[in-house]
Amino acid sequence: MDKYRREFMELQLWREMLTPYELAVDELVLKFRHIIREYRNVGRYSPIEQVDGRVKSISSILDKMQRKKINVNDVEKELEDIAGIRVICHYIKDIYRMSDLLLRQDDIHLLKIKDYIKNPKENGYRSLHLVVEVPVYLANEKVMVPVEIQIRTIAMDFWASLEHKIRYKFEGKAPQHINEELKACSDIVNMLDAKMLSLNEEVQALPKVGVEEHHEENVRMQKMWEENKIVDKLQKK
Ligand code: 0O2
Repeated sequence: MDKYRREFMELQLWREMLTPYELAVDELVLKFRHIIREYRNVGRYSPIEQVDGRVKSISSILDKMQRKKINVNDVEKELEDIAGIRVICHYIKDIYRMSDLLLRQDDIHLLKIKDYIKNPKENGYRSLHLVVEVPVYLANEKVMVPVEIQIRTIAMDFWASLEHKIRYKFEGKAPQHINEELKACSDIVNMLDAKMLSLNEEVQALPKVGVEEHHEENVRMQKMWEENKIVDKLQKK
Protein backbone atom coordinates (compact mmCIF):
# COMPACT_ATOMS: atom_id res chain seq x y z
CA MET A 1 0.00 0.00 0.00
CA ASP A 2 1.45 3.39 -0.88
CA LYS A 3 2.12 6.03 1.78
CA TYR A 4 -0.82 8.28 0.83
CA ARG A 5 -3.33 5.45 0.82
CA ARG A 6 -2.11 4.32 4.25
CA GLU A 7 -2.36 7.85 5.64
CA PHE A 8 -5.84 8.24 4.21
CA MET A 9 -6.94 4.95 5.81
CA GLU A 10 -5.51 6.04 9.15
CA LEU A 11 -7.36 9.31 8.94
CA GLN A 12 -10.57 7.44 8.16
CA LEU A 13 -10.08 5.30 11.28
CA TRP A 14 -9.59 8.42 13.42
CA ARG A 15 -12.71 9.99 11.92
CA GLU A 16 -14.74 6.87 12.64
CA MET A 17 -13.50 6.81 16.22
CA LEU A 18 -14.27 10.49 16.76
CA THR A 19 -17.83 10.45 15.32
CA PRO A 20 -19.59 9.40 18.58
CA TYR A 21 -17.66 12.13 20.43
CA GLU A 22 -18.90 14.73 17.94
CA LEU A 23 -22.48 13.56 18.44
CA ALA A 24 -22.08 13.62 22.23
CA VAL A 25 -20.78 17.21 22.10
CA ASP A 26 -23.74 18.28 19.93
CA GLU A 27 -26.22 16.70 22.35
CA LEU A 28 -24.71 18.27 25.44
CA VAL A 29 -24.38 21.73 23.89
CA LEU A 30 -28.06 21.45 22.97
CA LYS A 31 -28.96 20.48 26.55
CA PHE A 32 -27.25 23.61 27.89
CA ARG A 33 -28.80 25.81 25.18
CA HIS A 34 -32.23 24.50 26.23
CA ILE A 35 -31.51 25.55 29.81
CA ILE A 36 -30.46 29.04 28.64
CA ARG A 37 -33.58 29.37 26.48
CA GLU A 38 -35.88 28.20 29.27
CA TYR A 39 -34.60 30.97 31.56
CA ARG A 40 -34.67 33.68 28.90
CA ASN A 41 -38.14 32.78 27.64
CA VAL A 42 -39.64 33.63 31.00
CA GLY A 43 -37.64 36.84 31.17
CA ARG A 44 -35.31 35.52 33.90
CA TYR A 45 -31.58 35.91 34.02
CA SER A 46 -29.76 32.82 32.70
CA PRO A 47 -26.99 31.55 35.00
CA ILE A 48 -25.15 30.43 31.87
CA GLU A 49 -23.49 33.17 29.86
CA GLN A 50 -22.09 30.96 27.11
CA VAL A 51 -21.65 27.33 26.13
CA ASP A 52 -19.21 25.85 23.61
CA GLY A 53 -18.15 22.38 22.68
CA ARG A 54 -15.34 20.79 20.76
CA VAL A 55 -13.79 17.45 19.93
CA LYS A 56 -10.05 17.44 20.47
CA SER A 57 -8.15 17.64 17.20
CA ILE A 58 -6.22 14.55 16.13
CA SER A 59 -2.94 16.43 16.54
CA SER A 60 -3.69 17.48 20.11
CA ILE A 61 -4.83 13.92 20.94
CA LEU A 62 -1.46 12.70 19.61
CA ASP A 63 0.38 15.39 21.64
CA LYS A 64 -1.43 14.40 24.83
CA MET A 65 -0.80 10.67 24.16
CA GLN A 66 2.87 11.45 23.81
CA ARG A 67 2.94 13.68 26.91
CA LYS A 68 1.13 11.11 29.06
CA LYS A 69 2.76 8.08 27.37
CA ILE A 70 -0.57 6.57 26.35
CA ASN A 71 -0.66 3.64 23.98
CA VAL A 72 -2.85 4.07 20.89
CA ASN A 73 -5.08 1.14 21.98
CA ASP A 74 -5.77 2.80 25.33
CA VAL A 75 -6.51 6.27 24.03
CA GLU A 76 -10.30 6.09 24.51
CA LYS A 77 -9.94 4.60 27.98
CA GLU A 78 -7.25 7.02 29.17
CA LEU A 79 -8.22 10.35 27.61
CA GLU A 80 -11.30 11.73 29.30
CA ASP A 81 -11.41 15.00 27.41
CA ILE A 82 -11.62 13.88 23.78
CA ALA A 83 -15.07 15.44 23.89
CA GLY A 84 -15.21 18.68 25.84
CA ILE A 85 -17.86 21.23 26.77
CA ARG A 86 -17.13 24.60 28.35
CA VAL A 87 -19.87 26.34 30.24
CA ILE A 88 -19.32 29.94 31.33
CA CYS A 89 -21.39 31.23 34.24
CA HIS A 90 -21.65 34.62 35.90
CA TYR A 91 -21.18 33.65 39.54
CA ILE A 92 -19.51 30.80 41.44
CA LYS A 93 -22.89 29.74 42.89
CA ASP A 94 -24.24 29.32 39.34
CA ILE A 95 -21.48 26.82 38.57
CA TYR A 96 -22.72 24.42 41.26
CA ARG A 97 -26.37 25.12 40.37
CA MET A 98 -25.72 24.20 36.74
CA SER A 99 -23.76 21.12 37.70
CA ASP A 100 -26.61 19.89 39.98
CA LEU A 101 -29.18 20.66 37.33
CA LEU A 102 -27.30 18.67 34.71
CA LEU A 103 -26.58 15.71 36.95
CA ARG A 104 -30.30 15.41 37.79
CA GLN A 105 -31.03 14.46 34.15
CA ASP A 106 -31.44 10.68 33.92
CA ASP A 107 -29.42 10.20 30.74
CA ILE A 108 -26.32 11.78 32.31
CA HIS A 109 -24.08 9.43 34.24
CA LEU A 110 -21.38 11.02 36.39
CA LEU A 111 -17.97 9.32 36.19
CA LYS A 112 -15.75 11.83 37.97
CA ILE A 113 -15.70 15.30 39.54
CA LYS A 114 -12.54 17.40 39.77
CA ASP A 115 -13.26 20.52 41.77
CA TYR A 116 -10.46 22.93 40.94
CA ILE A 117 -12.48 25.74 42.56
CA LYS A 118 -12.37 24.27 46.05
CA ASN A 119 -8.89 22.85 45.32
CA PRO A 120 -7.22 25.12 42.73
CA LYS A 121 -4.23 23.82 40.80
CA GLU A 122 -0.83 25.01 42.01
CA ASN A 123 -0.58 27.47 39.10
CA GLY A 124 -3.92 29.06 40.12
CA TYR A 125 -6.22 27.26 37.64
CA ARG A 126 -9.84 27.24 38.82
CA SER A 127 -12.78 25.45 37.24
CA LEU A 128 -15.23 22.66 38.01
CA HIS A 129 -14.62 19.60 35.83
CA LEU A 130 -17.25 16.89 35.47
CA VAL A 131 -16.55 13.78 33.47
CA VAL A 132 -19.93 12.36 32.46
CA GLU A 133 -21.09 9.60 30.20
CA VAL A 134 -23.93 10.25 27.75
CA PRO A 135 -25.75 7.82 25.47
CA VAL A 136 -25.28 8.38 21.75
CA TYR A 137 -27.46 6.63 19.22
CA LEU A 138 -25.56 5.55 16.11
CA ALA A 139 -27.26 3.95 13.09
CA ASN A 140 -27.07 0.46 14.55
CA GLU A 141 -26.19 0.78 18.19
CA LYS A 142 -26.21 2.85 21.34
CA VAL A 143 -22.81 3.77 22.78
CA MET A 144 -21.91 5.52 26.02
CA VAL A 145 -19.48 8.38 25.41
CA PRO A 146 -17.39 10.17 28.07
CA VAL A 147 -17.40 13.96 27.93
CA GLU A 148 -15.46 16.41 30.06
CA ILE A 149 -17.52 19.43 31.08
CA GLN A 150 -15.59 22.43 32.36
CA ILE A 151 -17.78 24.92 34.22
CA ARG A 152 -16.25 28.24 35.27
CA THR A 153 -17.01 31.93 35.73
CA ILE A 154 -16.30 34.61 33.14
CA ALA A 155 -13.34 35.77 35.25
CA MET A 156 -11.91 32.24 35.63
CA ASP A 157 -12.22 31.79 31.88
CA PHE A 158 -10.41 35.06 31.23
CA TRP A 159 -7.54 33.84 33.43
CA ALA A 160 -7.47 30.32 31.88
CA SER A 161 -7.29 31.62 28.32
CA LEU A 162 -4.34 33.90 29.11
CA GLU A 163 -2.57 31.12 31.03
CA HIS A 164 -3.14 28.74 28.09
CA LYS A 165 -1.65 31.29 25.66
CA ILE A 166 1.39 31.83 27.88
CA ARG A 167 1.92 28.09 28.39
CA TYR A 168 1.73 27.54 24.63
CA LYS A 169 4.11 30.41 23.86
CA PHE A 170 6.77 29.20 26.31
CA GLU A 171 6.05 25.50 25.66
CA GLY A 172 5.22 25.01 29.33
CA LYS A 173 8.42 26.65 30.57
CA ALA A 174 7.40 30.25 31.26
CA PRO A 175 9.85 32.45 33.25
CA GLN A 176 9.26 32.25 36.98
CA HIS A 177 8.13 35.87 37.38
CA ILE A 178 5.40 35.32 34.77
CA ASN A 179 4.15 32.26 36.65
CA GLU A 180 4.14 34.27 39.86
CA GLU A 181 2.21 37.10 38.20
CA LEU A 182 -0.29 34.59 36.85
CA LYS A 183 -0.77 33.11 40.31
CA ALA A 184 -1.31 36.62 41.69
CA CYS A 185 -3.90 37.28 38.96
CA SER A 186 -5.67 34.05 39.91
CA ASP A 187 -5.97 35.28 43.51
CA ILE A 188 -7.41 38.58 42.23
CA VAL A 189 -9.88 36.65 40.06
CA ASN A 190 -10.93 34.65 43.09
CA MET A 191 -11.46 37.81 45.10
CA LEU A 192 -13.38 39.45 42.25
CA ASP A 193 -15.67 36.40 41.87
CA ALA A 194 -16.40 36.41 45.61
CA LYS A 195 -17.11 40.16 45.66
CA MET A 196 -19.33 40.04 42.55
CA LEU A 197 -21.30 37.16 44.07
CA SER A 198 -21.90 38.93 47.38
CA LEU A 199 -22.78 42.18 45.61
CA ASN A 200 -25.27 40.38 43.40
CA GLU A 201 -26.82 38.64 46.41
CA GLU A 202 -27.17 41.95 48.21
CA VAL A 203 -28.84 43.52 45.17
CA GLN A 204 -31.18 40.54 44.69
CA ALA A 205 -32.31 40.80 48.31
CA LEU A 206 -33.36 44.45 47.89
CA PRO A 207 -36.95 45.26 46.86
CA LYS A 208 -37.39 46.06 43.19
CA VAL A 209 -37.68 49.70 42.23
CA GLY A 210 -39.76 51.25 39.46
CA VAL A 211 -37.20 51.11 36.66
CA GLU A 212 -36.69 47.40 37.07
CA GLU A 213 -40.44 46.76 37.17
CA HIS A 214 -40.77 48.67 33.90
CA HIS A 215 -37.96 46.63 32.42
CA GLU A 216 -39.65 43.35 33.36
CA GLU A 217 -42.93 44.62 31.96
CA ASN A 218 -41.14 45.55 28.71
CA VAL A 219 -39.62 42.07 28.48
CA ARG A 220 -43.10 40.55 28.98
CA MET A 221 -44.59 42.83 26.29
CA GLN A 222 -41.77 42.00 23.87
CA LYS A 223 -42.41 38.27 24.39
CA MET A 224 -46.15 38.66 23.82
CA TRP A 225 -45.47 40.71 20.70
CA GLU A 226 -43.10 38.07 19.31
CA GLU A 227 -45.57 35.28 20.05
CA ASN A 228 -48.33 37.22 18.29
CA LYS A 229 -46.09 37.73 15.28
CA ILE A 230 -45.58 33.96 15.06
CA VAL A 231 -49.34 33.34 15.36
CA ASP A 232 -49.92 35.98 12.61
CA LYS A 233 -47.43 34.26 10.33
CA LEU A 234 -49.03 30.85 10.92
CA GLN A 235 -52.49 32.27 10.20
CA LYS A 236 -51.31 33.84 6.93
CA LYS A 237 -49.92 30.46 5.69
P1 0O2 B 1 -6.75 21.74 25.88
O1 0O2 B 1 -5.90 22.29 24.78
O2 0O2 B 1 -7.55 22.82 26.57
O3 0O2 B 1 -7.61 20.60 25.46
P2 0O2 B 1 -3.64 17.42 32.44
O4 0O2 B 1 -4.02 17.62 31.00
O5 0O2 B 1 -2.59 16.41 32.66
O6 0O2 B 1 -3.39 18.74 33.15
P3 0O2 B 1 -5.96 15.77 32.88
O7 0O2 B 1 -5.75 14.61 33.79
O8 0O2 B 1 -6.06 15.46 31.42
O9 0O2 B 1 -4.89 16.89 33.21
O10 0O2 B 1 -7.30 16.43 33.29
P4 0O2 B 1 -7.64 17.87 33.78
O11 0O2 B 1 -6.80 18.34 34.89
O12 0O2 B 1 -9.11 17.75 34.05
O13 0O2 B 1 -7.36 18.79 32.52
C1 0O2 B 1 -8.02 18.64 31.33
C2 0O2 B 1 -8.27 19.97 30.67
O14 0O2 B 1 -8.55 21.00 31.66
C3 0O2 B 1 -7.07 20.53 29.93
O15 0O2 B 1 -6.99 19.96 28.65
C4 0O2 B 1 -7.40 22.04 29.88
O16 0O2 B 1 -8.42 22.31 28.93
C5 0O2 B 1 -8.00 22.25 31.27
N1 0O2 B 1 -6.92 22.58 32.20
C6 0O2 B 1 -6.42 21.81 33.19
N2 0O2 B 1 -5.45 22.43 33.84
C7 0O2 B 1 -5.32 23.65 33.29
C8 0O2 B 1 -4.47 24.78 33.54
O17 0O2 B 1 -3.63 24.77 34.43
N3 0O2 B 1 -4.64 25.87 32.75
C9 0O2 B 1 -5.56 25.93 31.75
N4 0O2 B 1 -5.63 27.03 31.01
N5 0O2 B 1 -6.36 24.86 31.46
C10 0O2 B 1 -6.25 23.75 32.22
P5 0O2 B 1 -5.62 19.97 27.84
O18 0O2 B 1 -5.59 18.76 26.98
O19 0O2 B 1 -4.47 20.14 28.77
O20 0O2 B 1 -5.69 21.24 26.97
